[in-house]
Amino acid sequence: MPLGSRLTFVFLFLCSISNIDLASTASRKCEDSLATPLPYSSFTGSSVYATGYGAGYAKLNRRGGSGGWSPVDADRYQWLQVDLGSRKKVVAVATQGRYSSADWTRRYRLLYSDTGKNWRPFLQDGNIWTFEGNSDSEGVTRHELLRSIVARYVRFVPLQWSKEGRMGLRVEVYGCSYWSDVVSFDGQGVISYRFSSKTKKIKFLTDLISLKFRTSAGHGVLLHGEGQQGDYISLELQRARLVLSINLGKGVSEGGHTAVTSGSLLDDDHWHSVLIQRYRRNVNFTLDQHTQPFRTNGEFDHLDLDYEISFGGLPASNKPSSGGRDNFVGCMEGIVYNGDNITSLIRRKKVDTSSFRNLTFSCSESRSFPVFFNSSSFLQLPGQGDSDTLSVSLSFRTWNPSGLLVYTALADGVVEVGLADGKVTVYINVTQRKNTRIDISSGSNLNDGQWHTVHLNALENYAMLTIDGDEASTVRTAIPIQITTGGTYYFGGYFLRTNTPPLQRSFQGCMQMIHVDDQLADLRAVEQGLIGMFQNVSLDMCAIIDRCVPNQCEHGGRCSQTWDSFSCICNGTGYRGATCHTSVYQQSCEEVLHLGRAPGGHWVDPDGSGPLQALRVSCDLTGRGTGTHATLLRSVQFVYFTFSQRCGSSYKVYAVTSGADYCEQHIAYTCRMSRLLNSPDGEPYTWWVGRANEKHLYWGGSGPGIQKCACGIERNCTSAKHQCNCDADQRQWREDAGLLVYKDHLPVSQLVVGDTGRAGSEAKLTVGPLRCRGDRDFWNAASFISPASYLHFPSLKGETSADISFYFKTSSTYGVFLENLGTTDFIRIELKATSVISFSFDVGNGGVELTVRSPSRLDDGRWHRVEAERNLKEAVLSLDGRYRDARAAPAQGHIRLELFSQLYIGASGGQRGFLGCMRALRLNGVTLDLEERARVTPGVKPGCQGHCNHFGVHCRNGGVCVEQYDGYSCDCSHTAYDGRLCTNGRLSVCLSVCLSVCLSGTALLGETNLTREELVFSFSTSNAPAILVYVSSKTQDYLAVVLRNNGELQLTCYWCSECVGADQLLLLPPSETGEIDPVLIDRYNTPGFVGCLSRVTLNGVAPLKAALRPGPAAALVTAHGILVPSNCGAQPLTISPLGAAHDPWQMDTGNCNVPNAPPGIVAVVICLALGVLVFLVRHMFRHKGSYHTNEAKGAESADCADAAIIVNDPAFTETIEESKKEWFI
Ligand SMILES: [Ca+2]
Ligand SMILES: [Ca+2]
Ligand SMILES: [Ca+2]
Repeated sequence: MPLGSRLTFVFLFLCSISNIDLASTASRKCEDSLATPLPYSSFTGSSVYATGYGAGYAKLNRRGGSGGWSPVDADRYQWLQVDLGSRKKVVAVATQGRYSSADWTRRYRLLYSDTGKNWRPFLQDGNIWTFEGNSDSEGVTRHELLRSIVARYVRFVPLQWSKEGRMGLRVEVYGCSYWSDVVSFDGQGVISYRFSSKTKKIKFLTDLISLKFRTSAGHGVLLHGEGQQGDYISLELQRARLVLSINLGKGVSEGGHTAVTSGSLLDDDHWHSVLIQRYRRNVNFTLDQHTQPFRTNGEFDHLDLDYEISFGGLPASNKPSSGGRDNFVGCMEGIVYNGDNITSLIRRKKVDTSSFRNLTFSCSESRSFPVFFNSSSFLQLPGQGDSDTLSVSLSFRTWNPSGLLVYTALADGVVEVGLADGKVTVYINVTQRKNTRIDISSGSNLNDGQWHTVHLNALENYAMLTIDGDEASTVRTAIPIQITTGGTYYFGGYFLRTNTPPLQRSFQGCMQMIHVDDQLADLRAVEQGLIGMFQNVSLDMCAIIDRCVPNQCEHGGRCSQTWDSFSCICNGTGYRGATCHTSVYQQSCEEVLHLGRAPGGHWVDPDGSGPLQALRVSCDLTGRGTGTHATLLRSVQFVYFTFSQRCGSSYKVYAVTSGADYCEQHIAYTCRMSRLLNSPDGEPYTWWVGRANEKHLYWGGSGPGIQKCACGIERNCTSAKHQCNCDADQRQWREDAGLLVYKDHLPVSQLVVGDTGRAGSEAKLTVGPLRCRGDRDFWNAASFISPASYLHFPSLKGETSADISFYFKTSSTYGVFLENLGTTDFIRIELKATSVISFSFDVGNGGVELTVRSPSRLDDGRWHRVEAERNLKEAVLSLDGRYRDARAAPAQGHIRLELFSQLYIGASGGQRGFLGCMRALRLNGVTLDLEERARVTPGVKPGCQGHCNHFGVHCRNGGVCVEQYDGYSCDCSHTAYDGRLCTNGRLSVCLSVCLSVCLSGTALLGETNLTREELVFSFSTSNAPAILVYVSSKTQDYLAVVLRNNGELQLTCYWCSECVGADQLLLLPPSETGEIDPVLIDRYNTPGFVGCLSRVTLNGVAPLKAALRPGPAAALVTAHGILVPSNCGAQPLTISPLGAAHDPWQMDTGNCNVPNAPPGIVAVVICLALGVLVFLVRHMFRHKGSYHTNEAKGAESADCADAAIIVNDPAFTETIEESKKEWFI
């Protein structure tokens, strides 16, 4: 595109944005009083009670006439209508009773129309909205419309009125003027808008299209543009739904075609607005306030069109390829295409309208006159009586599979036309002489919301039924007896008692084009009371609502509907509940196993009710040790997750890993003349791509940012000059292998191998399973220790559906668990009484409270689980998965839970907060980090305490009870024992008979600060004198505990004034005594110690244990001579042990969890795949193939080729096959 035209384009584009802004939010506020300035004649009413009560007096705050409008009748067919003179934008309405009277309107509906016909009810929250009116004659009730409407006529329809008096109304309508160019399309004419003649072809990186349309046809092309490269954009009505098709370019392997459907029942002859915003491949498709974002297929960004775009159909030149697509019949207004106001250009004759025979700039009146039936309505029309011919036809639309369409009594029998299971059935019963019964039926699935016509003809000796005018649907049957018509026809319902009551009583839906005896019924005459009768019908209106569009069933649940409500079919979705909101699976293996399920294959849904689908994992379970206590057994279990399939989506794994405590993945590169990282200096030949699609240059055994292999870290590479074995580029097989442990980078999603293709070069790549352990979320807990304490989190987001779940334990009898407030809406869960949980909320229809009563007390200090869910269909509260309360949502009214305050956990708004412990608090599948928030909040502590109060006595021999979220463990590190309860003596630390054994713990002491020492040990011996413990320092200072000849203990300290770190802790003097103060040796003449020594700790360091227990700390201890474990120290300890915080084992859990994890830590291993994974060499397939389009695959597309798409691409597998030898050289 030349620079000049690009600038123009940008300019126009900006203009269009500002135009749209002007249209929607006028610079002046749109809240004029529209009704008050109108003349008396602009107001009309269904009837007038008496002179002075005329509709023209119904102006807000006026006292003219009798002070307002009152109708003569008191039924639901009364209305007050305001003609605004021209189409206006209406943003609010207000009502008031009749001045100084007992007449007012308590509740009403609002209808609107452009023409005074084909009324449209104001809808809100998916229903015909009922406005709250007045409760006295003077108060003004004003309602801002949730979304503004455009109409010339507005009708107020009272539903309830003053009990003391009558209906009475004074009204006001607020808004502003509205103007728009309207173009009428007759189905022949098409508008072709040519782009600038200089550039024949045009490239759009971005599109902004807006228009409004009105039609009674279910099919037709609204706009279409295409280019020679195969690009196109097309907006078309199909089955009264809007389909937007876009193709930005076509490659060899993949088509760029993308089609998105929106809306339903758009053939209602009401205005609908469309806005299409596209930037590159991202599109926002908005229809009537409902926005559907999507991304186009293919990899191209530009819409390459030829020289024109057409509106109302395909241009004549395209006809052959159009495949018989219908032109649009109806009206459009406000067409703006990338900044060009098309409707204005049409009016100014700046575009080609030659295909129009007669171009009109107004929208013709709707010709249909629909009748709207609810389940208690009927319409009665007269026909010819005493005739031998019966002919009746009508169009109907409904969602209900069954209903009565027509009922008429014959002179001797009945004829009934009804809908049964979506078919039209005709039932004729002639009672003359013997009962003769005839049944015929035709059609299927006619309750699909679309208009369908039925035509029944019965004459002489046959009956004929035709659906939708389709000959093929016609069913004929012989009638043995001539019929004689009765002359009265009931439509939509029949409620009188007869000898042969109708099979169906009533119909819910709309009818139009009702013909009796081949005459179109004059429904306007019916409305005026001139002919026929009706009850509970709405005339000139079809308020059919598609409750399945947009689909409120979550997670792909199928929606089905009747006239009043929708229901969801969740089969096969992995979710349950009235709207398929809740996952049927647990969120982790941890939860699965805590439910007592057997190890093996399980589904888990890592984000619960979140969008991610469940994945199949195999949960392996291996026990460690042989626990005897049931509670303890649980906490020593190891839990293994194994993905039994290759993980296609890294996002699922993200959800798993983010909740894990630790993750690792083994990665190995076995090479022969194939370099890996090419370190230390070169560009890396190989790298891997992590979870977030980012590139990593470190290898297993190393860490983020360190471009090394394990051997480089350990300094034992084949070649000292390189940081990886493979980088030495040798002819022998070498290997670089190790664990990747930075879990935010895992799993490895792709691997790129670069050093290939040289003669003699070979390599193998192995990526092991991703293993994770721990479930942080499941144990994330906080203790509320004050009734006034609370944690706060961002407001709960879940207007249409929300779920909350958590575990609690308490010894308190009541308190609020959580609360979130809106202006009037709120949601709250509380412990109401010792055994009652309550879930209360208000979405705008008044408070609702669900309660569940437990048969036992809930203040028992045990964990209890609460699950609460609220969706459009119902609210459910369940306790411990067993006790449940559910409440159906009201069919009409407010549906959105609008919350503004923060979410408070615990005390809120002066209420008494929950006391006790909460954990695994999840909102919509996302775990709240209670611990993190509790750390900085007074009155709330992270984690849960209290297990040791109950179970601490089980820790024997001086073992320290350590609180675990799910129980407790015994810390035996300062005892002579080991095992779950410190009762196992086999691993006791002791020296039995051990002359000349030296145990020094140089590195173990580390930076121990010796300003204060705490030395604990126990011993037993029969030999004296002896040096029991000797602590040396870097200087000459030392500390020694000596057993003297007389059995006394002597502490000898030689500390200099400046304190220095301890160097060594010598439990026994070495045979070569160089390091020990020779004076001391001399004085006591003690070469060593014979006896039992145990529980030695110096400032929290336990060298004996380090020496005897396997683990990393063992390496820091050197023992001279033989150290023999013994039970000798297994007597009860009387001094108080050290706290867990000083226990070096606690601090090192990261290293010693596997395989010998301290009890109480549950490990979870998540395996991404079994065995060896094969990864692709990215550059090989990215540049395969050629493309039909001349649109360059720009560099910008490279950064967004995300792993998931590549992995999901079926072509991907092939690519691997093809190029296998290139990397398995
Ligand atoms: Ca293109
Ligand atoms: Ca999910
Ligand atoms: Ca609400």
